[in-house]
Amino acid sequence: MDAKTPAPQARAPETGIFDAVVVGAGFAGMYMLHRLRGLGLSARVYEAGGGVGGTWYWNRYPGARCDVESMQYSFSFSEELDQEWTWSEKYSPQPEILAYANHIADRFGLRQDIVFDTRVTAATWDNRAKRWHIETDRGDKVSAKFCIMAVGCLSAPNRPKFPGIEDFEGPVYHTGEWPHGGVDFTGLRVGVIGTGSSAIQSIPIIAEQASHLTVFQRTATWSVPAWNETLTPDYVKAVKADYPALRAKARARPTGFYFPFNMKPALDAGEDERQQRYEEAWQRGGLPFLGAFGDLLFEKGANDTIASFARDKIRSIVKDPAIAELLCPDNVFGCKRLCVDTGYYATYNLPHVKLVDVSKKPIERITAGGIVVDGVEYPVDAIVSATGFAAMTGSFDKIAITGRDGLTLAEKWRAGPRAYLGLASAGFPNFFMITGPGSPSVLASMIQAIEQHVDWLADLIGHMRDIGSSAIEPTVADEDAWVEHVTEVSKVSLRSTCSSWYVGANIPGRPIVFMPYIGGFPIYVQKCNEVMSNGFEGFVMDCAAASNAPPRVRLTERWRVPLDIEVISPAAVAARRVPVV
Ligand code: N01
Repeated sequence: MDAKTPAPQARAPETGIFDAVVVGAGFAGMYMLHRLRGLGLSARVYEAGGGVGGTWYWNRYPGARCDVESMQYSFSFSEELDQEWTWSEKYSPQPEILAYANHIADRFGLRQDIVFDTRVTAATWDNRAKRWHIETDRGDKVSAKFCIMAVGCLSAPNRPKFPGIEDFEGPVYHTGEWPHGGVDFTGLRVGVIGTGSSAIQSIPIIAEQASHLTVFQRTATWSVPAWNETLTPDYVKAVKADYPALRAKARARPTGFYFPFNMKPALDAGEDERQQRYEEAWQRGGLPFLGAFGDLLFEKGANDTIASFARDKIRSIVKDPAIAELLCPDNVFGCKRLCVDTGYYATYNLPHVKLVDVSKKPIERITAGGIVVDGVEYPVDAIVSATGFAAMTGSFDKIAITGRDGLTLAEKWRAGPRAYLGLASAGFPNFFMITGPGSPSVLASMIQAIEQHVDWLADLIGHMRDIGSSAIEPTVADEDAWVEHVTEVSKVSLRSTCSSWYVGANIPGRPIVFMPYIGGFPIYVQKCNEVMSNGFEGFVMDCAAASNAPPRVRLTERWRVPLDIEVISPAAVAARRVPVV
């Protein structure tokens, strides 16, 4: 912890009885709390960090910013909020997103129900009392009818056990747990391990400070320029003049955010048209680059054309041909999460920046003052571990979650996560997940995905209260069918073909399962809406008196948008053309 990272305040452990305990005070936990309060329920939120913001609280590395345009990377549930908050850049920097998270906490008066610097360690279902008993690392012991996991998809840092790391005499920083006071690398020799999104954003800025920067690359990464810019007041005004229309268009998109998309298959276009489209899309930049044609993530031949275009771009930027070749990925374009950068490739033209290939000969060991690869020691004063996360399930693994029959969630998920709609898991009554495995989550705009889940869960919880239900959980059969569907749909996409964190392959020993739902956000929403309209089909509810009362749809209604059939019709799905970036 650096001097500016606030130390946790001493406090006495608490006991208490709540309607709900929410784990995590990122955007998901905060919005869940807001909706629980709207239902008149009592809730306690436990947050491991010292403040709200989740991902944006922890990931303070230089250059951290979102890769969904700011005007869409925000809550849509309050028009007043949309109008009063103003983003300054096309892609918001981390401090501004964290300021927005704090604004949400203050504006909706959420802090009084959030306990910070507290990690939930155990949650145990008491089937007689129909309640969860929850324990924390600060000695709290509380109980709640509902236990809601808002733990994020990328919040359990992956720290590979490099031999000798404990002997290193300098600091080792993980991008996902960056010191609050920032780090000044001026005059230092820095080693960055990894070349994913976090590395790609931070490397150009670290290079500006460091005397020498050595990047250790295991897999070359595809990256597209962000062309980030300051938002003009006129642009902001124009969006705000009809924000609901933009929100509605976004909800109808497979990604949950809106950008121009060309449905034409790349292989139906001639070479000149393809080059022109790719050039235009490159000049627009960001994730929408993948919207240049409709089949890029479905047909290998089509993907080869965009990959070839992007390789030529790398070769045109990086002056040393050998380095350029090392930076050219040989896997499917966009198979791993596409990166969005500012000046990443050009950084390798700087004389003090070196790229070391560790794809065939991995990092051998770390010494007191360096990193050794293939017998060569690269001297470094500080190490930046941009090595990613135990994605999707890593934060669940850290909590001993015990369900109805004494089975733990970790045991149940040993061969891969099993959840109905990514929202609930059989054997774990009244236990809900926000953006859990099997939901679109990381393949959609996260804040939209969070809002849809929370609204749906709030309607479910409201319905349980209306009919006096004490417990709900999905059936094993419906859960199995959903898990199978998630796997089937993933096979349609080229994304299932590489060893990414989407499938858990970035960490040795994890089961290889495609975890997010890749069928598109609107199709997923439609399924959730059907489940609700059909009286929570696929769930079993305990209820003192049988009730056939149909669920009152309070919040879910706004998610019932017509599908953008230009982009995502059943025919498009059948034709394997579900564009998801
Ligand atoms: O992590 P990553 P991240 N030896 O897993 C390498 C979101 N995000 O923190 O590819 C050597 O992508 C690993 O190599 P390989 C976004 O969704 C968003 O960068 O496994 N190298 C890889 O290069 C993103 O996808 C934003 O072969 C090792 C790197 O470390 C996700 O978070 C910004 C290694 C890890 O890359 C995660 O991104 C930042 C080892 N033993 C993050 N182990 C934006 O919104 C791992 N690596 C823009």
